[in-house]
Amino acid sequence: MERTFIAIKPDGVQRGLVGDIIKRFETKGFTLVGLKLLNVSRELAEAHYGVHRERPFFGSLVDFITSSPVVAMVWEGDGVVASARNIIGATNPLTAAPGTIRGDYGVSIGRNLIHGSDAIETAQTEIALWFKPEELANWSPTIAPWLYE
Ligand code: FUP
Repeated sequence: MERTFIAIKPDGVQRGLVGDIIKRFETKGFTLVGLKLLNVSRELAEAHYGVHRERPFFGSLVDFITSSPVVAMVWEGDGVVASARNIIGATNPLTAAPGTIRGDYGVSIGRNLIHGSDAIETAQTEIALWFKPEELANWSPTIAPWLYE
């Protein structure tokens, strides 16, 4: 089954939004298979945001993500990569639709609360970067027949 990597960034943790954010993915019907709170090393931050290395905001992005703890997660479900992006909303919280996490909780692109993998392949790379295989739980919720036909 499809998996995606989700991270609640330092602003989401500091603002006490961890529970609210997790609840959105849980109530949607996705399955949590990995979860940890960690201080992100510069090495991990630079690897995670490697595609943005040449962008002007790269330094501040790495400074920010390493500034305070992050909640890293792996969620599983049919179509979870694209659906999680919809739940998260557009990159800039000011233009993110109401009802999305960024649309409901944020006002600034540099404080947009949450990261979600942008494609299935990216998700696989990011999950491998952030989690050891033994940190992921393989399980099927007993409510699965009430979520999937
Ligand atoms: P997203 O996929 O929506 O998380 O956005 P991107 O991968 O394009 O950007 C990663 C992070 O870089 C964003 F979450 C915020 C930051 N960013 C800026 O600070 N300024 C920009 O102009 C674009 C992105």
